Amino acid sequence: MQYGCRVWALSLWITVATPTVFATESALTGVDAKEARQLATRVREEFLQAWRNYESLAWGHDELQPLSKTPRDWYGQSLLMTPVDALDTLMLMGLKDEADKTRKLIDTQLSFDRDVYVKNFEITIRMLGGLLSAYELSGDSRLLALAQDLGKRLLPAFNSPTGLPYQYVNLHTGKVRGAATNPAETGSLLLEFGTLSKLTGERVYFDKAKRALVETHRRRSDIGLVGDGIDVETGKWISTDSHISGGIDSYYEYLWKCWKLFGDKDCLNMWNDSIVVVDKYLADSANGELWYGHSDMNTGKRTSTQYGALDAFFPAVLAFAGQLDRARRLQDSSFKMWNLYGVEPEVLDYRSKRVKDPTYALRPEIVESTYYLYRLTGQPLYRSMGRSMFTSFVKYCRTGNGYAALQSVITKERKDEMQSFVFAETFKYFYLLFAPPATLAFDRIVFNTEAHPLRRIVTR
Ligand code: DMJ
Repeated sequence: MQYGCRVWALSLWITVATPTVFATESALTGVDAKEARQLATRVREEFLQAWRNYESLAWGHDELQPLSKTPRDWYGQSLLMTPVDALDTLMLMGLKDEADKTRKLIDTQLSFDRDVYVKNFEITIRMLGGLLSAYELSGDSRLLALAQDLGKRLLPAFNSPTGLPYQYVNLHTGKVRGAATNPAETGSLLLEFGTLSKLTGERVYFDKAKRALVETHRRRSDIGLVGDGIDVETGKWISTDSHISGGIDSYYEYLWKCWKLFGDKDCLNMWNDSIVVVDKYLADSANGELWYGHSDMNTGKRTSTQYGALDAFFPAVLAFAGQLDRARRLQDSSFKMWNLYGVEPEVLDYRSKRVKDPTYALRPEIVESTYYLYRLTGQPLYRSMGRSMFTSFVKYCRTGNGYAALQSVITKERKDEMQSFVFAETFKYFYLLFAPPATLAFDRIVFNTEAHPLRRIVTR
């Protein structure tokens, strides 16, 4: 594949014909083509409102806190997290001036030579993923150079006795910390590290991240499940709680997506092993609804009936992997969860319908699944669902200075937080749901878990 310099207008991406299985504008009834275009414009305007506030109140910092109107830097000094995470969304929305300004900031100000311990997983999905995707969209070689520098500085994280990465690595010294981690953090690195190998020709990144994924899978229980806590030095599980929620979620996502992105058969085999047992032990039905709860990884015994905002990514993965019926049913349940209070809670007991954690962190997962289902089924229902969610998203989370998380979806009390994934994911998936399908050649890319599209090597 040729990765020569291209203008940032995504020429190669948007000329690819959309396969007939995907939605066409004329197939819509619930939201017609005209309304979809209007909705895409509204999403773009709302994105810009949040972006302008970030620009005026926190430019150059990791995040804007929208209620106090103050910047926040994760590690006491900025790694430009919001600019890096948002850049490909700016490009996809056609916001050329804003994208150019942001790219210039990154090109001239970003340095990873910092004496700070960063979280390998978060920096990989947000920063490495963001830089690689923006490089593929723009052809700006400085972005690839930054990604390569970052990749090198993250590599020491994998120097454990098991090959499972430590949670934290110091970007300057290469020292590591945090032996206690989880499958999401050990197993959701290969899309980014593998793409870095593909673009630089240096195998080491792919090999280290693949080994971490394989070592995670290898430690599954006799019945085939993984827990949500593991020690990278001993390789022993420190928590046997098994689910598809935070701490495990993107591990499953990457098994399937690494097959799709790289055509890696080991990943396909690991996915095939896993999805059968996930469906067997974690799927649950309550009042005729499909949910995925928690079970013990060794016995498969149900331990809790909770599901939440993070779990709502799973319909997207099920649909992408061809399980459309399950995907549809689970999405219906997620949408019920959303509608209980007009915005989804972080955690819900799906049997009693009692909220166990009432916060809403402006998470994207339910929107992501709505977008996948729309693209893969073509059913207008999903654009209607998206319209309804976007309306309440604006109603409850918009402030005069950007979007604010909710302390409680019940009282709608706000929280002083707007994480970078709001720009990378939440607005991007809303936009792509309503924008013409040709905005992004869905069949030619794979999104990392932070919604950064990476170009596929193989398409099948
Ligand atoms: C994002 O950083 C990623 O989507 C991750 O996989 C899960 N958490 C947030 C969004 O909710």
